Amino acid sequence: MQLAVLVPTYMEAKTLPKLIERLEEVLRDVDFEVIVIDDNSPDGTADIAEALFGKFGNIRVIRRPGKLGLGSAVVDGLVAARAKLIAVMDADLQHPPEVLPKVLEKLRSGCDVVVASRYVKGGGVEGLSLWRRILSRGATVLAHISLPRAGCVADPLSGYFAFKRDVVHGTKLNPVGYKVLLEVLAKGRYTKVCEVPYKFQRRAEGRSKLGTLEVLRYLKHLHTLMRETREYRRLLNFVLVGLVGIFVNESILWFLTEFLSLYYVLSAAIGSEVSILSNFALNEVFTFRDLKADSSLKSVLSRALEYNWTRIIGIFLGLITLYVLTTFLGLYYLLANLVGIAVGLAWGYATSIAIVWRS
Ligand SMILES: Nc1nc2c(ncn2[C@@H]2O[C@H](COP(=O)(O)OP(=O)(O)OP(=O)(O)O)[C@@H](O)[C@H]2O)c(=O)[nH]1
Ligand SMILES: [Mg+2]
Repeated sequence: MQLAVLVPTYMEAKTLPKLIERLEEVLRDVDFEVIVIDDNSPDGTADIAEALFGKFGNIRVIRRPGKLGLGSAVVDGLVAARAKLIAVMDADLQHPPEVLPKVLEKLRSGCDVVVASRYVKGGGVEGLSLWRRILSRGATVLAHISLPRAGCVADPLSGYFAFKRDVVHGTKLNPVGYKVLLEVLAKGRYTKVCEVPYKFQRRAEGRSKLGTLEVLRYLKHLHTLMRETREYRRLLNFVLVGLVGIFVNESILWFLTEFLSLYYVLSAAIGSEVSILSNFALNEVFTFRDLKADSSLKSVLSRALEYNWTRIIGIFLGLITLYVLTTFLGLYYLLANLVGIAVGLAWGYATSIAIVWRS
């Protein structure tokens, strides 16, 4: 057995037979099995899957007693799978099976994880409202920033992906999270991740379940993953480096003004620049050490330059926040400044990951 296709189902009686037929067609030359993990769907999805086994012979059904969630369904499927290559896809035909051969080809040519991606050239999303598109993009950006390892792909929230079994060998995938790919990217062992484009299809049957609860669940999942992969520690490092920067900044301002009698605004400008550079050096060595791909002088200099301009924009964003909150919303200026500093900090952290130390 080369490949196991894990298909979690809940109420997919109408689409599952079509999915299986198309899978059998496109994977004609592949030694594969489909593992359907069904949560006791009242519409009899599991029975239909078993009937399909009678027809094709390479379908297994795992029946679970009740709706236990998509994440744990995939994990249960993974435990049951015997193949070296694992693919995960939805049963509602939003993930076209015709993409799988390309995914498989990538796995065979050296990629450890292959993501069927909506957000690379040739990919896309069909029939989603503007609001859901915005939500999906926002969630993706948030994933990139909170879990820098997920930044190696454009679509880390895709539910359609495949990987070599060894990637997750010995790692504990948290079944609470329903974005299983995030778990794999954040915790797995891999060197090469690839993407193939696909067009997310309009939901043909049934209703979408996205709501406030799903959004909150997603945030909780990110939080858990950040804790498990020590990303909060990185954030703390970044803040500590920022504090050191304030100290450097003040010291230089004081020294240049008092001892070299420089005009204080000039001293402050020099102090700011030196503190930006010293912050860069500290972040390079401590905070983002694991992310930098290249430590040649040229790329260190280019990172320093990027850090510089993103910091300067950050300072402006802080000042604009201060001005707007004070002048237009009547907030006390010292309080408004704290909000401004927080905005600058968030910007600094986000751009450090998304631009400067982008993996
Ligand atoms: N076993 C199991 N499968 C589930 C569960 N929830 C969803 N699924 C399946 O997981 C896949 C993805 O679920 P969907 O509800 O389509 O999620 P989505 O594509 O993000 O959102 P919409 O299609 O817009 O609702 C489908 O094959 C579902 O049948 C669950 O609790 N248990
Ligand atoms: Mg769906």
